[in-house]
This record gives sequence, C-alpha cells and structure tokens, in this order.
Amino acid sequence: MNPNEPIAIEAEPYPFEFVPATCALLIIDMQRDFLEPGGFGEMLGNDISQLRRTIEPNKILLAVWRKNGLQVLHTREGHRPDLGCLPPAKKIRGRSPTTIGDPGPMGRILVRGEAGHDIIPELYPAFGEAVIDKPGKGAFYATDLHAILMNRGIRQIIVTGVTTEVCVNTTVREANDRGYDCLVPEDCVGSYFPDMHEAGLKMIKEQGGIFGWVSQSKHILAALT
Ligand code: TIU
Repeated sequence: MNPNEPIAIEAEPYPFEFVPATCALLIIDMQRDFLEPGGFGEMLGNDISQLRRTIEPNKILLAVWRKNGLQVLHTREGHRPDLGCLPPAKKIRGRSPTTIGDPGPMGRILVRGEAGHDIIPELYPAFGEAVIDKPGKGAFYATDLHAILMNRGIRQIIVTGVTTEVCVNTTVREANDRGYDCLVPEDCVGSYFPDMHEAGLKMIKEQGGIFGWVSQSKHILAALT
C-alpha cells in the first residue's frame, strides 16, 4: 500500500476514494461511562451490548490503521470539573435524578479526569494520537479539531464510535460543512437503539451521500492489507 495513492473501496451510495496519508481515523467517545457495565449509559437503562459490539471491529481497524502509520484521533465527551462549559439546558435535559456532573458509578458523570469519562482500555489512545475533549455532541464545536486536521493536511475522515445518531452523526455533519469527506463503517458505530442506528446511517448516505459514505470495516481492511 502506497499511502499517497488513492484507493477506492465499496461503500454506499457509491465507492469511497481516499488517500490514506491524508485520511484520519477519528474514534468518537468510546468512553467507559457509555460502554462499560455499571456506567452512566447502563445506569440510565440503556442496552450497552449495542455499543459493545463495536469494540472488536474498532480494535482491529485501529491496529491496522496504526500499523500502516496513518493518523488517529480520539474524542471524549465531557466537561470541566467546575462545569463551566456545561450548558444548563444540557444539565437538566433527560430529567434523570442523576445528571452530568453528579457523582455516578465511575466518578462524576462526564467530567474530565474522572474514571468513567476516560476511553475504554481496549481502544486506549497511543502516544502521539490527539485526544479531543469536547463539550458538545459534535467534535468540532468548541475544540481545536479543525485546526489539528488542517495542520496535518487531513482532507478525509473515517468516523467510528458512539453513538451513531448522536455524536457520530453530529460530527459527520460538522465535518461535511467544513469540506471533509467522511466515511462511516457501520460495524464500527453503534447506538443504544437499533432503529436510531439504522436511521442515523441512512441520513448520512441518502440523497447521493448528502453527508458522506457508509461502508464496512472489512472493505477498509482489505484495502490496507
Ligand atoms: N457520544 C454520544 O453520542 N453521547 C451521547 O450522549 N449519546 C447518546 O446517545 N445519548
């Protein structure tokens, strides 16, 4: 594989052509509080198995991506310990008795520095991989992600992680508006709600790929190995 040569892979609504050297793998919010038994997500009554099925495919994709010397970035959703970046509306929305910033099963919920806020060990960032701490659902809002991608010459992004219709979808839309091509491998993204997962993917690839492309990790792996 020559990282400077374009590769085309099977995708919907049509093949995705990318140049590996200028394409980043962006792994969204694979955090303990969303994915682990006993975390905030499960405490709210969500089915974490729908998210946990993405761990293995992400692990394989990440290993192959790293082996090829390609760019990797990770995000975490969370807030300053003083909650200065937590909008009051976000704090109260959901009407749960326990909300963001409160003590939870793995420390204060979605607060930076707490155990539950960190990335699961299976996909832990390696030295040199940027970790973007974001206060919103999208990875571009109030972060330096766009600057980092531009400084590194990145034009295309493979977006994986959780959840399909919330943080993955919002990030793909933000990236699309900034001129990036996005590919979402469907086995590497997940939602607590299978119907929302399907809808989230459909929204990306409909209308001729209005926000990007949808594929499967096996097609990316086949192109890289
Ligand atoms: N990362 C992310 O998607 N955060 C969420 O709050 N997701 C939900 O589905 N709630």
